[in-house]
Amino acid sequence: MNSQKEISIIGVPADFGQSRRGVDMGPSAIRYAGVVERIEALGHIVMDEGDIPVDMDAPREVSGTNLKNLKAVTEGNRKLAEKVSETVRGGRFPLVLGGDHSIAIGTLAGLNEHYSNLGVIWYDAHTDLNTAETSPSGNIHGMPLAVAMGLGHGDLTSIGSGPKVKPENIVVIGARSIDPGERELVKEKGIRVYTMHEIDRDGMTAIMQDAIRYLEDRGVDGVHLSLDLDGLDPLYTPGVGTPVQGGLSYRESHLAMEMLHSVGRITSAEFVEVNPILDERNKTADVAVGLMGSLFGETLI
Ligand code: HAR
Ligand code: MN
Ligand code: MN
Ligand code: MN
Repeated sequence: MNSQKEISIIGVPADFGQSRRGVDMGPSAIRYAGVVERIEALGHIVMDEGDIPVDMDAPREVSGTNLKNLKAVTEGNRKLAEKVSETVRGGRFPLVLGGDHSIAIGTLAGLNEHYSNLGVIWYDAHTDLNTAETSPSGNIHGMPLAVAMGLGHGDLTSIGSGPKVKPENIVVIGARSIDPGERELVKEKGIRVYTMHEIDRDGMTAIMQDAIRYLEDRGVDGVHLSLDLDGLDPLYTPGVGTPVQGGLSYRESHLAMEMLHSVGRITSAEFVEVNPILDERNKTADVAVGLMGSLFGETLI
C-alpha cells in the first residue's frame, strides 16, 4: 500500500547554469505532461506551489571569474533554498522541477537546514563535481555536487551554512562523462560512483540494492534524489542540453524508481535539465513524469 505524502511542487525556471536556452521552460513542460494529476492519482496530496521568481534579466556574466552567470545562479539558489527549507519545515515533501542542474545547490542548501546526515542519490550521465579550477566549460550545472560538499566558489558554497552533504553519503548512478578533475575528486573523496560499466556488468537491480544498503549503512537521516534526465539514454530523453550516448534505459530507470519507492526512504527529489526546445513532442517531460509516478508508488498492475 502507498503511504500518503503531502508533496509540494516547486518550479525553478532557470537556465543560468549552462549555455543552451530553453531549459527554463522545463517546469511548464513537466506540468503540461500532467505531473499533478499523475501523483494525485496515487493517493498523495499535491500542492503546486508555482515557480520560484527567477530574474531572467539578471546579468549573464560576472567579471573576475570563469563561472558563467554566477550572480544569477547565486540569487536563484538563495530563493530556492529558502522555499525548500520552508517546505520541509511544514512537513511536506519537496519535489523540485528544473531548470538546469545548478539548482541542486539551492535544493541541498535548503534541505541541510533539516538534516544532519543527508544521503544523496545523483542519477546523471555526469558527476557534476567540477570547480572553477577543473571546469572545462565554466557552466555551473557541472558543479553542484562539488558545491554541496563545500568545494567551489565562495558565493555558491556560502548559500546556507557549511557543507551540505558528506562525500561518503553520495551515490552517483549512470555516470559516463567524467572530466579529469572530477575523476580525481571521486578518488580523493571516496565518492561511490556506479558508472555505466558497473550497471552493464551487474544489472540495475544489484546496483540499486547496493546503493540503498550503502546509504543505510551510513546511517542517513534522509535521502534526496537528484535526477538529471540526461542520465537516461538520449533515445528516451532527447530534450536535454548535454546528451551522452550509452545511457540508462527507460525500463532500468523505472526499475530504479520502483525500488526506491518500495524502500520508502526518499525524503525529497528534483528532476532537472528538461529542455522543451530540444525535445521531441514533450517526450522528455513525459518520461520525467512517468519516473515520478514510479517514485511515488505507481505499479504496472
Ligand atoms: N562536465 C561538463 C562540464 O562541467 C558537462 C556537465 C554537463 N552537466 C549537466 N549536468 N548536464 O549533469 O561542463
Ligand atoms: Mn547533472
Ligand atoms: Mn545539516
Ligand atoms: Mn548531466
